[in-house]
Amino acid sequence: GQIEDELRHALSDGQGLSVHYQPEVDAQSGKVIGLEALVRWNHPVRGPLAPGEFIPIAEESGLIVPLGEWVLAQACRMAVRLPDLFVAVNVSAVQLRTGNFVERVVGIVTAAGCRPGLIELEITESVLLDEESAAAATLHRLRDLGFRVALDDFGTGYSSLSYLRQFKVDKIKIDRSFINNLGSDAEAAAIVTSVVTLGHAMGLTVTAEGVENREQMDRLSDAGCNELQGYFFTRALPEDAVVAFIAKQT
Ligand code: G
Ligand code: G
Ligand code: MN
Ligand code: NA
Repeated sequence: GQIEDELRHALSDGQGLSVHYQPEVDAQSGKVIGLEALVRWNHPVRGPLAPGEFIPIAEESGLIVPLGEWVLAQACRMAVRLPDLFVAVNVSAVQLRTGNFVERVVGIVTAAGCRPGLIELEITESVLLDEESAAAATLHRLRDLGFRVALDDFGTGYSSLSYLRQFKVDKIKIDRSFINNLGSDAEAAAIVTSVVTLGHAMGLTVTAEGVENREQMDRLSDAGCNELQGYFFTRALPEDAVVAFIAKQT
């Protein structure tokens, strides 16, 4: 398709692609402790495209592999620039399924002079649905090499709880649909509290996504959530803007 050709072209010269970074904040201190890398594509004709408009095409065409590697390389540069922060990247099922994923990731991180411990790999539960054991083995190898692994959009897939037993991860990121309804919906609050309790009992860091106001922030830190992320703090920002945002905070 046309978008696919244009994306291939963008990847070959880097034109129009960029990575924005959304801070993740420590719930107790309020300090930025990490960043999530989110790819952006300013299409030559259509203008800025949301990832939802091109990530699925990249996945179907296999272009998610070079795209994901490009994002990871950018994220590593950022991790070297801000060595006190971790940088999280989203990993799609297609990438995890490529035979040499671990070697490619290690190669990129090493070339950038970045410690694996600074990089967090975000996986959604749906990634783990198919080829469960192969995906698990890949993730476990990466964790053994020092990378952190986070389970993204937690609670939206099915059988979240059995995944937590099967896949050793460092962090769960509670999906923002649960955070949205925190103020109005007693059940959403009960779910958040239970996920925090469960996560902590398993020794995991618990992050809340989609924090949009102070009330949500207060409820989440009262519930014992470790890390918060969302528009209340800031949207994802271009590299220099996020560096300025962090500098301003401290
Ligand atoms: O920030 P936002 O609208 O940009 O992201 C929308 C979706 O796109 C999210 O589900 C996010 O995980 C996904 N996404 C953003 N950047 C990347 C990326 O580099 N790789 C993959 N696989 N998904 C990404
Ligand atoms: O699936 P993933 O968690 O990687 O998606 C990240 C997506 O969430 C991005 O599209 C990002 O722009 C979006 N996002 C980040 N913070 C907020 C928020 O506070 N509210 C909403 N509605 N979306 C958010
Ligand atoms: Mn994510
Ligand atoms: Na998410």
